[in-house]
Amino acid sequence: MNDLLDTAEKIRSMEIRGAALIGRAAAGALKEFALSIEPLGIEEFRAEVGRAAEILLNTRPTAVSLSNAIRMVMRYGGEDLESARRSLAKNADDFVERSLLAVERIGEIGSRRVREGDTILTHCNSSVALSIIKTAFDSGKEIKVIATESRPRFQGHLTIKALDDWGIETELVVDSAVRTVINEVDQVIVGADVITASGSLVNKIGTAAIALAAHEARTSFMVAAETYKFSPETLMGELVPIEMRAAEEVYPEISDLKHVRVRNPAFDVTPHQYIDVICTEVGAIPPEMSYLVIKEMLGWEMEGRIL
Ligand code: RUB
Repeated sequence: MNDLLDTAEKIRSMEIRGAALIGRAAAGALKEFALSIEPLGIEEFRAEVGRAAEILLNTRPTAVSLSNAIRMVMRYGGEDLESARRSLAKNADDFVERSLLAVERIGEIGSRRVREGDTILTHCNSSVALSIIKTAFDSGKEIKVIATESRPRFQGHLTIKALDDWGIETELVVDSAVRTVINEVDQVIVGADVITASGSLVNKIGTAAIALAAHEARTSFMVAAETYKFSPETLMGELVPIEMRAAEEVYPEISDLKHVRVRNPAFDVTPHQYIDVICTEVGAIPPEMSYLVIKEMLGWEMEGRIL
């Protein structure tokens, strides 16, 4: 249990972050937990892994990759303890493999939409958006990237370090400079925490304002999202919970002030009208096709409870 609690704490504190990595880390932690416990029988096994899944689910509320990954892992079969263990471990391995392949495939698909000489603006630190950028660069296209800082956690610093390592020409801007630079940008490429049934995007706070600026400037706006970032719950009418994080992330001395409070939402919602294309591992689709992705790729049974 200690390793699982450790992973849960790393996800909560954002030592492990980014929707794809959160999903893979949760799947891996559940697998290790299932392989390590010594229950008396299959019923006890089910109860223990159920409790472990619940702990992981409660770490961060927004990214649907977490609940979709756990749901896929928890669909294990097996009539007895050892076969249930093996089945769960295989589901976890399959999820991780599927995720890594999807990130690579999206890189290939999305990079075809990047043209020689493009300036790309990206926000936060999305491994999937970066897969597109790196694949385009590696295929020989000369591109430039403008990266936002992404306050308050400065995930933009991770992005510029990766881009620097790959040798990609990059400019760092403060989040509020987006309107100033947007006319130099050929396309915006961002990742996703959630794609809803209507094709709207939930991603790092600030994404919606960037989409508005891009829309006004007629700059194309691309989202990079694996199919497990699509939310079956939204098809059932549920709203995506937006994580509110600690005030101290924004203003560490907040306790010195008596009349001020900080509001620190971690994500915002970009309406589908502002999105030109969503690059998934099954193709580059218009946001209006999100309903079909949920239906075809994730299956109707996704509406069922996870645990
Ligand atoms: C990360 C974030 C990323 C998406 C996609 O937020 O909003 O854009 O998770 O990332 P946080 P990826 O830093 O709060 O986790 O493409 O790597 O899944």
